[in-house]
Amino acid sequence: MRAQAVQSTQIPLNPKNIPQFVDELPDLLAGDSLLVDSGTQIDLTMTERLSMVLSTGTVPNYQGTVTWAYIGSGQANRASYLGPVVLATKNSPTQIKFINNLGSAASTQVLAYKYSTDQTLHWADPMHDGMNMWNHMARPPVKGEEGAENYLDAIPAVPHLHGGYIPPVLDGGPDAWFTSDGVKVGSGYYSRDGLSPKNYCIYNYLNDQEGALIWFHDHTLGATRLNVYCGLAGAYLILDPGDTVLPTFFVEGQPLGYTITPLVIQDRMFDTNGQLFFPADSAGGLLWALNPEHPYWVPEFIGDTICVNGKTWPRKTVEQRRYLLMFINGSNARSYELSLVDPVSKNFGPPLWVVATDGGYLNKPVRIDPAAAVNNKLLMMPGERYWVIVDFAGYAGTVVGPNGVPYSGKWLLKNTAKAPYPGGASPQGATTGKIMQFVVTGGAVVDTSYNPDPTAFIRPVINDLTLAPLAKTRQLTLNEIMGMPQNAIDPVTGVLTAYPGGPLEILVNNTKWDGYRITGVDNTDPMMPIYTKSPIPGFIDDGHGNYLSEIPTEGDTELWEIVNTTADAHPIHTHLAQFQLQSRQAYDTKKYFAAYSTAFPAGFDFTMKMNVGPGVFIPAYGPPLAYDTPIGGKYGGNPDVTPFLKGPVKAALPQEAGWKDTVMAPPGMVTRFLIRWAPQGIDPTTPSTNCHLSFDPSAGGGGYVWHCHIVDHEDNEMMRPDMITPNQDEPSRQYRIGLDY
Ligand SMILES: [Cu+2]
Repeated sequence: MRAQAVQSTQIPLNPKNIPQFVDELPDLLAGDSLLVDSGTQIDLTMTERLSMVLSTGTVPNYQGTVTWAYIGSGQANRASYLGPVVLATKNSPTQIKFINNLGSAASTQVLAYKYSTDQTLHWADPMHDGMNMWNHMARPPVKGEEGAENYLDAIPAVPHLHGGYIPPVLDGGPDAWFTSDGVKVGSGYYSRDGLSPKNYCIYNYLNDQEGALIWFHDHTLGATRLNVYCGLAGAYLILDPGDTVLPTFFVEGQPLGYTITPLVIQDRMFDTNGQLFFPADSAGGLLWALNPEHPYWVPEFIGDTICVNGKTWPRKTVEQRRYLLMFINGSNARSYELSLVDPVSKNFGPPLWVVATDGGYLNKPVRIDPAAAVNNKLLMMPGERYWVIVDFAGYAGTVVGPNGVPYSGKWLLKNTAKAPYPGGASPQGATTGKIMQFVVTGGAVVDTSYNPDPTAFIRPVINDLTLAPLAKTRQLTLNEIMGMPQNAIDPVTGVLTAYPGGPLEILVNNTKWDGYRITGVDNTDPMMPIYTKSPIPGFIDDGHGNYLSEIPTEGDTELWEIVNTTADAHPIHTHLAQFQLQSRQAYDTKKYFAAYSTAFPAGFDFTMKMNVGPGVFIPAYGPPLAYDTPIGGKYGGNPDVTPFLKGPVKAALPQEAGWKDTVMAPPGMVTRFLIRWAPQGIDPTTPSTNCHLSFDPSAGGGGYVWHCHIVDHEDNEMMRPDMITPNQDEPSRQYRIGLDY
């Protein structure tokens, strides 16, 4: 097994050395970035390539940043690592062949990957067929051992279409990866042309869902944070022929991107040579790792530099007209609170009119006015999308603003979100407090685009899932597992190091990805103590080595109550189905956690390596009680949070009141959403047994996942596989595995 024990020698670049608003925003809908589905297969090759990410003038003799990208035919010289944007049509399948040409970790020049893979995480582990020995080791690795070193073989990757209603074999889940040499694949690997290992997969997406901007990005088990960070993300726009808003933004004789602008916001770090930098172990002379157990993993990647569409702090020149901005938060962990301001004249900018979110249009436009007292900024956690109409008419320079001072005509898209959200550090005013700039030019123009009217429906009214028969309520916790401060030998450097302690892993429902709990330590070989583990009783074997607790039935509507016991907000994301946020409500965290802890029987605490309890919280034990015995009418195995609720039931923000697949679960709150495992378009009063997907949601024997979309969290256990029990035979489906996809 080849691995490397070399620490990255990269020196972080001071973000203040990056000029701002000097380069124009890359247009992701430009001819070399847009791929319109014409009915023939689209080939996208994952490629290592130079991308001009940094602003002109940042580093001398800059030839580009080595990144990864999904590159389509004719896109070799594409400006951005991000992309392409695939333009699909509702109900017309789009077949994509994703080819992994990323090469080997030994030879990659993407240093952020090369020096940051962490083999102590539960990850793809291609060269050991997923054995993950270093994830089972009951001690930190020491220098010279494989667990202390970076992976050095063929790079695994897998594309996931985030927000898509897709069969499980096309979901591109964490176990569906395939390596660049075509030799190794994960247990969930699928390609339309056969299951034998290859360096590509062919996915035929069905597109039978509402028109929406969904997106595709890498989802490799335990390496998603790196693959996405290094560039593997693109957008996927499903056009509904009945759409009455978007087509009004086509300007006669102009390209699609003239007034329609995807905006993918990502924070990054760079080194002094302009290459991507990822904080791992003590790279750059700073200690990033909080614990020696996972030397290359940080709980949240919080970058010091903002990129939009793959360019640092760009500007976009706009006319005095309306623009349809399609926001994607493509960051690892950073949230954004967005508003437009003029830092020169100190005036607020135009309002943000939200017309659509993750899974389709809102019923009516929602005005987010920076001058309003409430809901005056657009909050986006990682994975969330919003379509925003901004009208720049009347916002040119020299126009006198409400405060009597003339506008500069240069509007800053400002960020005020703390990181981690909501209780972390404020953004730096000079750097991470700024996203990009809009420069208004020219005089008045004739604008025939849709003009937001908050009183008028912009779509057939959204099917209200509160009208659907409720099949099941689940109450599920979010848990952070903490490591203690300690002095220990740094596995990478071999130097005695004072570790501050901090999250060892983050969990949903106190359950690791595989549904096992740790029962003790096998010290047969005292040098190699191995955790012993057993499946959590009552969980169901999925046939891929995992034990499941969420096995909903197709057509059913379920209420999920997410009880966040951690200090930070987490964007909770479900695969397969869009959901509807119902409410959020605070609870007494101290009292609930006491009751929750009391419910645990005696067991093994792997963080202390000793038996504890009963009556104390056991990390990664699973829920304290039996998952499938309802408590207060709720499944999940947790004491009912109802007696501990306090404060008002807070409705979803108006811009969240649509189809969502990713939603913020704030700390100290219960977040409730209704999810129906059925197409969006079926009348909500339809009996669940008559609600069918167009495909068998169990076809091929696999399932889906639900997880936190802070990708650093999902890479370290904050994700669970799930499976959907079909309610109809496969032969009666519109789309059938092996025939249609
Ligand atoms: Cu999280």
